[in-house]
Amino acid sequence: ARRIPLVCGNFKLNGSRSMLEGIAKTLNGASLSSNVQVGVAPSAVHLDLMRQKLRSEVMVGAQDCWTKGSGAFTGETSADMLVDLGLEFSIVGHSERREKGETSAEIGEKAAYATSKGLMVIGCIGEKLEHRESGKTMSVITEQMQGYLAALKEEEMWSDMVLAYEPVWAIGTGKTASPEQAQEVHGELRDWLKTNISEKVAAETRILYGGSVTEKNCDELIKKEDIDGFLVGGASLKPEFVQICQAPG
Ligand code: G2H
Repeated sequence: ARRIPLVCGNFKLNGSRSMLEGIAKTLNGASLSSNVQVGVAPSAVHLDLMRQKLRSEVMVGAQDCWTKGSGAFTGETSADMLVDLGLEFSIVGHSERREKGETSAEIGEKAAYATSKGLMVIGCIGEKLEHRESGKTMSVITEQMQGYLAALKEEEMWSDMVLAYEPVWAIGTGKTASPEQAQEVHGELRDWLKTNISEKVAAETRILYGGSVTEKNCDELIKKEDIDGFLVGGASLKPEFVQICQAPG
């Protein structure tokens, strides 16, 4: 079966109640294809508001979640709490969090715990410019994938897993990876899934592209065989996000 495209907005640390209510209004009024899944990930303090304001077809998820259930973990958000709010997913392993010292092993545990609670997980991976320029792109990405592989031990655990390839040099910089550069990594990632997990997981796992996606470059990117949608930062806060959601149509 063909993989269902997914377009997800990552609001990062942006927005106010009134701004987010405006975004919800735009998305609620937009014509979105039922053949494309759409989601948004606002800051943790806005999750409940967005779930209440958005129509149910648009998924709401967190930008990160904890490795375990609720408990004495000051400042964290648990997958249990996300489920309790009626949310659908969580992002984990964004480069802006890896930069603060999160390890691939810890990120893998977050993914495993959240999927065990029934959430879809968007697990991010991506190389820095220095890695790309020294030919280390795939070795960095496979090291990051080892974290997911170690934690998601059974093949079935991958059924709620989505990957997002976000080259760090393309994030928020206006420098998008070319469709060819993105496809090359997506294709190699799919081969890696086949070798290290199974043919089924390789065929079924959606791999999103993220990094300066806009309404201008999304149409070319989505044409590529192994690009199954987008993780959109800056542009997800603008009305043009709707056009990006319609790109896979
Ligand atoms: C990459 C992306 C969304 P932007 O971080 O996760 O952000 O589209 O602003 O580059």
